[in-house]
Amino acid sequence: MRIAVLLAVALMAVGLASVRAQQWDTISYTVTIGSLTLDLGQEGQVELRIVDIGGGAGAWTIDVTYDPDIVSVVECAAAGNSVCDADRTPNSLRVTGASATGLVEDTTLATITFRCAEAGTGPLSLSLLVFGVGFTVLEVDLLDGAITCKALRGDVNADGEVNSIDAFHLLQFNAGIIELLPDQLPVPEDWYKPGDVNDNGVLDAQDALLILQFHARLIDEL
Ligand SMILES: [Ca+2]
Ligand SMILES: [Ca+2]
Repeated sequence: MRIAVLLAVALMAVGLASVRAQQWDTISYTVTIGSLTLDLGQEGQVELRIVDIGGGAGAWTIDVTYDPDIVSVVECAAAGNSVCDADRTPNSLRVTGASATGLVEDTTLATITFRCAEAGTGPLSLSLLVFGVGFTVLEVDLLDGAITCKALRGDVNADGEVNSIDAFHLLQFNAGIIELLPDQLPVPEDWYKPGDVNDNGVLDAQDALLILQFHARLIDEL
């Protein structure tokens, strides 16, 4: 009888140990989001991933903050036991999810499609809003990303197209017909990088001519 009781106690202990093994004292993981370089008007995808998991990730809520002046969200496709609210605020989306057994392998939580709206670089900043379950200690690294939207060469008004309107702006500017004040967009400084298509450091009629030739497909590139 004593042996049986001891065996039963031993089996209970084993059983408790196996249960406790699913309730990690410390859970660690890294949340990452990709980076992109796109042309104005172009779309691209980044993945929100959870990687390097120690223990098991049971619940997560992650906000991705972006610069709406530079990019817009086209789609947020959730995966990995997650859902995505892409319209949460004008400058952030939320990916939230849970797993009964806990994620233990690198997992993509969402694939997010952005479109470049303005030239510049905007961060993709991550923040985590679920800090653990019960007494579990959570150790999380967040690796932010960024999206760089390149100004198209020749696109001085930054509308994503290179056409005669850009040449028109350059000609007016070069002739002194238009006066651009600092609070007007685009200011001349912003024009140099896309507008100086012959890379001679000045904006003039030569640049406008090249833009017109490009728009008319007389030349293949600027
Ligand atoms: Ca343009
Ligand atoms: Ca030039």
